[in-house]
Amino acid sequence: MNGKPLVYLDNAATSQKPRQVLEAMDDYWRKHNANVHRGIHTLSVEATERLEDARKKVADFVGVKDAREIVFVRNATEAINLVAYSWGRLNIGRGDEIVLTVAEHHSNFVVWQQLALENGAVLKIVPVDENGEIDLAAFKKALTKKTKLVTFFHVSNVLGTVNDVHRLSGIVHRKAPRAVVVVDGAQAVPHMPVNIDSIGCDFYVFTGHKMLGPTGIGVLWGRREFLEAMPPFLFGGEMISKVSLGRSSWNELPWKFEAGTPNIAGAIGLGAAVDYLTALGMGNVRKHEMELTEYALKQLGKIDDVIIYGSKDSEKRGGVIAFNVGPVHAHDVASILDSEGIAIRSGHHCAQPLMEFLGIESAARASFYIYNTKEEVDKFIAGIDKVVKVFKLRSTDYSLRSTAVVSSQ
Ligand code: 7TS
Repeated sequence: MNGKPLVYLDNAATSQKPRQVLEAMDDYWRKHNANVHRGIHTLSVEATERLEDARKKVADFVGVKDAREIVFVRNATEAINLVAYSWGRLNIGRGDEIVLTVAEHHSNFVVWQQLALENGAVLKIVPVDENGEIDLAAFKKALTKKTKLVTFFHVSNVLGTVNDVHRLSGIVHRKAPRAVVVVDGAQAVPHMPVNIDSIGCDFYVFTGHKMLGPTGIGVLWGRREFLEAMPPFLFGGEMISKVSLGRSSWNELPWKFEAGTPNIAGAIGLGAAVDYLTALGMGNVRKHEMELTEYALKQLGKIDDVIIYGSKDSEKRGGVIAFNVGPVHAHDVASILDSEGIAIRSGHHCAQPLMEFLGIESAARASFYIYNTKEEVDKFIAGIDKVVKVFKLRSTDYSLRSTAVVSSQ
């Protein structure tokens, strides 16, 4: 990249894909391509088996016993929209409360904001503390008899915070028994062992392309009784049981929510990604990323001009480090690193409410995955040193040195 070996540190945006994933998809396209769930012919049966086999793999991977609770969608965003449309629109009305955190990705913010605007519900936004963790006192205070839905990220795509989602779900169910809990696991499932069954939430979403899989395939998990009761999200082929001139009835789970021809190759690719991660062991994936994160935090911390957002404790964060270099715009930081072949993200990270809360316009972000190495972290640090030199920064010129996020009011 730009004459240098690529150092890819934009994994929170999307991961690279292993050969095994590409080959599984290629094999499907070349040898087993047919439409699913509708053909009697052998090729169609083969395609259907491969799709449903991928669903079982995904269910096992996240500790879900009943694969019918795994709905394939396009991405985490679509999964959240599905819950808002099918569950939210019917169950959340005027004066009802939706509780979420200020650190949600736009996918888990705008959807609920929009629902609240349409249905007259109240959006309650919980702050995070100086370590990027949900302000528990504010969280508990926000839960009332009117709370209908509570949602939070499992791992923050900016601060890296790992939420204790089991504890948070328990608090919700005790304090607001009528509320459902939706967990955004887009940054968790790719990076650490996740057992949805043990969390105690009602819906959990994640996305294939951040976990070595292809784009265009994501997952909604929902408790069976909720999914059974919810109306379809989209209507058309595949999702029906019987169509007559007057009315129609719906297919069983999960196909009730999978209208039209699904992303068959995408699901198969995700199944192969799950095999790959399972072989590595998710505990090992987490350990590797924690080591890289700890090392990077230590090295970055030595550069006076660097402001790191979120916790300094790698146990409490995923492999995501958002930072700024003194007053330098994050896009300039990213451009200089790019000229060294290092890919990071810069900007608002689809978390503008959080940026506003932190009092910043933008941040640079390095995010790690299985293939990153300590040597790459060294190159990244050398890149930051170059930024400091290019901009001739002297930390004494300004008072930006801080390692904490702005605390809640
Ligand atoms: N939730 C979180 C926590 C995310 O980080 C993302 C994507 C999404 C939801 C949406 O995932 P999608 O597959 O539906 O797009 N996050 C990022 C990011 O941090 N940089 O680019 C995409």
